[in-house]
Amino acid sequence: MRYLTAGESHGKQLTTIIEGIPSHLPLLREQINESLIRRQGGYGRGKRMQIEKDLVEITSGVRHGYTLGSPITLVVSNDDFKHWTDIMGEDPLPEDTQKIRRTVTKPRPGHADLNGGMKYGHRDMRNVLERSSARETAARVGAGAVAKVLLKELGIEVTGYVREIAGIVSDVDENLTLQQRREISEASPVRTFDEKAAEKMMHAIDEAKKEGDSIGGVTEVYVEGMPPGIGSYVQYDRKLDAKIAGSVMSINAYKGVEFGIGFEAARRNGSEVHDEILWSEERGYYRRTNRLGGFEGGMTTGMPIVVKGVMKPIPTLYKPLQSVDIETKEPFNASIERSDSCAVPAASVVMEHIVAFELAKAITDEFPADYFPRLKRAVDDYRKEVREF
Ligand code: EPS
Repeated sequence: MRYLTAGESHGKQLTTIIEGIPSHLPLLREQINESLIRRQGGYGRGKRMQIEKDLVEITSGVRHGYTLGSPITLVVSNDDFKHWTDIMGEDPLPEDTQKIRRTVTKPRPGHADLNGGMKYGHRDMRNVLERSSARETAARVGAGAVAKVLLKELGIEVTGYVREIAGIVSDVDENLTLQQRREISEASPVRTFDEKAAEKMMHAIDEAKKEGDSIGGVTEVYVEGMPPGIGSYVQYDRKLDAKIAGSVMSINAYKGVEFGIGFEAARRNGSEVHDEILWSEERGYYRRTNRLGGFEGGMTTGMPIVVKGVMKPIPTLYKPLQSVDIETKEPFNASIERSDSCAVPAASVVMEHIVAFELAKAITDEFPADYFPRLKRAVDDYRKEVREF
């Protein structure tokens, strides 16, 4: 499985082409829309999300509610494009239209503007920001939504929520099931568990907005139902935790990834880190604890996967930071027209879908995956085999 996305933030549309989804998987447009709508929400979003209503059109690869095994194309229109038809149109503009172009010569610290401009020779850095914008995550959520449908049919569930915003930590009872995590976070405006922490987070978002600043946080994805032994220890590039980490790091504004207790493992003795192995007739092999977050040796253990990602504050700020105009080389204080003050709740939905795609990809790499019923039989047989190991 693989996918590509295309589209500029204020261009006509976002497009996702997904390759490698087995045939005969039941798939409905509404299942993808549900994910897209979840991504648009969360306390701290700016004005752009009031303009957009992300709904998908499936233009290939699905017929009469089932996948064909051929590439699936998803299209999400940018409703804001109607305000940007000249600025973002594909046709050449007359010479004296500098105003219409809304040329960007002032790079924002923390964004891709300056490095991307230097790399691609874009002296109008709009050509960079249009593509580096986190608008693109809508296209990635589309791919992840299809992956989630495949996983669900195989008894694997994935959910994402917020653990921390601006240093305010929301504790989670480790015994909560995936379903409980999903229901509680879905009902929270900041997609988290602890109501007191949620109040404080919303206050911090209000304060950041007032001050023209932005704030970041930590998102967590929790997975139940992955069979053990997915991924591999035999070669570096087959380790599934490494693939997930790389993928999470590719989400806009992400700066770090942890599995289970993560960096805390550096501070504990081995006896306080590793998860003891138990066996029962009812469960087969399982672990007393899950400090390693569902991975050993680059492979799943069969315990829930618990992975955290760190999102830095969004670099588009109302509060000016110093930068340099690339035309005049004069210093200036960067300021902008609109931004999200906090996109951490939305990012937790993005991360859920990014992780789901990697898991579905790992499953389809591991088992025969052209025809969904055959894939399902293979996964069921494997589950039985490892249980009796
Ligand atoms: C973004 C800037 C804002 C966000 C956008 C990401 O958009 P605009 O430049 O149109 O005000 O709303 O996020 C989305 C559009 C989205 O769908 O998540 C940026 O610069 O990265």
